[in-house]
Amino acid sequence: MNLFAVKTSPVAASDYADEWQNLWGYLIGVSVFFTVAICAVIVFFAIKYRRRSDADRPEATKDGKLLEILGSVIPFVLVMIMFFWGAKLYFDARMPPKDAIEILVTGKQWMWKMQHPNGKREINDLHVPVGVPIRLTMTSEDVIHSFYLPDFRKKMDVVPGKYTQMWFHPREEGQYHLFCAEYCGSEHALMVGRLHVVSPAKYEEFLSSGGRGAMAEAAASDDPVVAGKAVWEANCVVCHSGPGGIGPNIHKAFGTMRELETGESILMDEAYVRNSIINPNDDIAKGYPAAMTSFKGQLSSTQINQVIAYLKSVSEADQ
Ligand code: HEC
Ligand SMILES: [Cu+2]
Repeated sequence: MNLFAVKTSPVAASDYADEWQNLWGYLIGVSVFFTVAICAVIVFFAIKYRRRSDADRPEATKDGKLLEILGSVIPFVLVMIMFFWGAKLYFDARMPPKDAIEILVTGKQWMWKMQHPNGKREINDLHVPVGVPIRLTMTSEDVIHSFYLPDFRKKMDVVPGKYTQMWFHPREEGQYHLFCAEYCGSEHALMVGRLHVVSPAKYEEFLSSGGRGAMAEAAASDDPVVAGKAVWEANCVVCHSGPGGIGPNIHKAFGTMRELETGESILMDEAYVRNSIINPNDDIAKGYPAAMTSFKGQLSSTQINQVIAYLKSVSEADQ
């Protein structure tokens, strides 16, 4: 429940937004209470202890143990509530649930490009089903942008050469604002879009609807798995082709733990494959030379997403 909804705040479109709003109300409440109380006490003391004659001498002060204890304990408790409540919301915001639908978002001066799990794309509009957690994996083709859904109290930087994540859990159908919240050039203010939260049936319908019509001949390669196979064969297979290759055989390794030179092991997930493609020397596979060069600037973020979709699909098919 949202206790502190005020007319000026955007609607709260998720349980997270409600709790965020309550925390905000608590912060404002504590601030207002102490501002008023301290100002009142200043005025009261200024009058009560004003100088009345030259001969005025203050009385010796007495210990006020109870006052000192309360003056420490009460603020401590109040700020600890801020800390734990804030930390809880922060962790919640940073940890998308495993079953979330992943949508890829690319920011570009001055538009938002979205791609759904089946390859369907849209620009500046984002359709999502109601009641299901949505995870956005985001990158930029040029400068830093910021994906901002005020009604969900969620905002995350979208950075070139890096992937950031954000998630939200829509609970009501409707249309919501989408803004770029990082000044990104002359048309920054026009970099706006709309989030459409629709019923699961409508979402399915949307996914399978046209929009590919004009690109009919490209339809085959619009499937990220098919396109990803081509990217894999053109760029990766030479070194990752199996026993005797320069690099480890990772063709069917998606979702498994990989051993590193440092002795650590790491899960081969989307983030790991992305980082291996862009910064191959960050994590060196055990027993292999650091012979992979970066594909930064050579493969677009779309192609990287495609090759990941492909690796994922061949590993899943194998299980
Ligand atoms: C010039 C040969 C070469 C090419 C081309 C190449 N790689 Fe690599 N790759 C390597 C080598 C060598 C390693 C092991 C050293 C390391 O981890 O950097 C490696 C490691 C990796 C790893 C980490 C594997 C593990 O077990 O931890 C991934 C993931 C990866 N490459 C993906 C790719 C993808 C995807 C492509 C195509 C876009 C590609 N590589 C192209 C040589 C190559
Ligand atoms: Cu922007």
